[in-house]
Amino acid sequence: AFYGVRHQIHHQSSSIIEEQQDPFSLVADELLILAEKLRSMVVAEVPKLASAAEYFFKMGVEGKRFRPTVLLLMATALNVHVHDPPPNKLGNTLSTELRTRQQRIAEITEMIHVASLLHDDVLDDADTRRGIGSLNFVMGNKLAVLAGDFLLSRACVSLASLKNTEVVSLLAKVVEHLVTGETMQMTTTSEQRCSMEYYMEKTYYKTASLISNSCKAIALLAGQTAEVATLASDYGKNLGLAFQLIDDVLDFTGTSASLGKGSLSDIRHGIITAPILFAMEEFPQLRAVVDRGFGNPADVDIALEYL
Ligand code: GRG
Repeated sequence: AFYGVRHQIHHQSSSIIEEQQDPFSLVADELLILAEKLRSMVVAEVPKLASAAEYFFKMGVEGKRFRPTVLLLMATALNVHVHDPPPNKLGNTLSTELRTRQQRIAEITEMIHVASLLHDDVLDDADTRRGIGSLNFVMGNKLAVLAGDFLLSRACVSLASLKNTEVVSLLAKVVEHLVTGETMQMTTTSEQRCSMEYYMEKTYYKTASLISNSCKAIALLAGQTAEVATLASDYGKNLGLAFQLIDDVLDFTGTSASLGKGSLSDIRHGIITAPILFAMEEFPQLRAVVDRGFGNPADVDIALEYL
């Protein structure tokens, strides 16, 4: 993200980073602070809700934190123009205040993401997530749905406190996109299931929109021009699409240990992802198997032979 945005906005190279430096190490300390902040933001009064809401914010089951990492790197890339006048009465400089607001975008994004995972696992009746029992498996569907709603509410309150209506509507719209993508995935016709165009549209809604719009929010908070905000958004969109494509490949090539959940879950649910779509281009005879819907496990084995 860091190199990509810097490249896209043609910003003059500065000495902030060395080309060879691992960009993730730049935000490692900030991710630890973010983890603490998230834990404090998801505290609930009712004990059952509290244990459900904090479930995926505990140490060791925090996931990759891909989205916050990208967003913090994006902030570093886009804040280079901010030059600090002397600190205000509280000792805060303009750049630390800006960074705090951008960290909040990273927190909100992660909370929306986790809320969507909780609901997704209910919809898919999944039993494993991040290497442990999914919340619905451990505490039941009802609490998993309520915990997701609770996280969304906390994310909304935090978002509103930024007092930036453009940013609020960007991220509020993302929730609609997540729901749209999931619905598109659940309600396909046979033609749509086999269409790469449909797959890319669904993938934008389901995965890329959150990354795209949160990247745009980072740019807007940095006071960047509409043109740069669009570049940040495009960058996030392409990164999100690439991320989902790789995620779909890993569902075929990964193991339970590397994925933190069972492999082949998409195809077993009859969800047709990019690897199958590409294989179908080469082997049109696969279409007949796909149309049977993978209700029969033997069809999964047949499909795997074409990949
Ligand atoms: C309640 C916000 C909300 C949405 C409801 C269920 C639903 C609508 C949307 C599901 C969207 C979804 C789960 C998309 C998949 C995105 C994806 C690639 C998830 C995996 O992300 P990783 O690998 O997970 O970053 P970790 O565990 O590392 O955080």
